[in-house]
Amino acid sequence: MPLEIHRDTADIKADFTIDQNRDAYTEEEHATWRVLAERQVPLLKDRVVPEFLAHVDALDMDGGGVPDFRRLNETLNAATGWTVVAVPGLVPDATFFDHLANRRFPATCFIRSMDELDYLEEPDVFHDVFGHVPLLLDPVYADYMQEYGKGGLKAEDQGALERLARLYWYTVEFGLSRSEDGMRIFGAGIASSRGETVFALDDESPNRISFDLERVMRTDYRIDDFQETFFVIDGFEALRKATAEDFTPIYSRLEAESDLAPGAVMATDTVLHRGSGAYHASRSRATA
Ligand code: HBI
Ligand code: FE
Repeated sequence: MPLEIHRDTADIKADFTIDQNRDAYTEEEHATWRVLAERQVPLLKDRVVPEFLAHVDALDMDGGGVPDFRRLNETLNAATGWTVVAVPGLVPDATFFDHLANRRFPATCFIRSMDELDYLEEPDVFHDVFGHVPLLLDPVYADYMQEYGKGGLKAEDQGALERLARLYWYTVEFGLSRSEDGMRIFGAGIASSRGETVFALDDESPNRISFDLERVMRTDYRIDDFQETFFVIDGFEALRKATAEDFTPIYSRLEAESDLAPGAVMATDTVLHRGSGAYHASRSRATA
């Protein structure tokens, strides 16, 4: 049983942070981390953007069990000024954005149990730290995440949080990127999941469409299953450029546009792979 100490809200501070309590992890919890990391690293080898695994190495994330946030922060803070802070679970949107805007990444510290390695109701430390933290060593990605936090605080005031959440979902969580190495994963929701790693890149079923900011902001997403559509950036610099402008006029413009279903393909899309849709079709037959 996971120690409740890692999701304990008794000692929670005003910014929702807690102490990681690294000494309280059991041997089994460290072993769970190692099993997950030892599965993902070889699977990601030719599937994730090349800097990701270099950063996993630099942060010494694979061999030693659940990482010590203080040790991660020595490397991370020196490289890009980011720190990882421990939180007990999902935190309120405004708190989440405020942390990002100040280059603090809120990470949960509890870990899933060994008999539910592929089942996650909410993000745990493997998703948050293995999935999200490596790319915070990349200077351009590091800036993008901070800008997202600042944009979140603004979007809340403008009633446009859903638009911005879609951008986060389809980039930070489920983004793909294209370079000379071909199509690669960079989203944390993919990189921390064995099933989604293979599905996102190798499966015929999902659409893979070139990233377009307004298109993404119109598109609903699935939180309960693999994605029907992945959006593909041309590297982090291109993503930063595409998201550099003030979103205020975009939010107003989008009010006249309808939302798009997760699997929709538009005539205006640059389609890199037209998905067969087979996976979700068989799922809906099964539940009909
Ligand atoms: N809290 N700990 C944590 N992790 C998240 O990814 C997170 C959160 N709170 C809000 C949130 N994400 C999202 O709703 C925003 O990106 C919109
Ligand atoms: Fe996440």
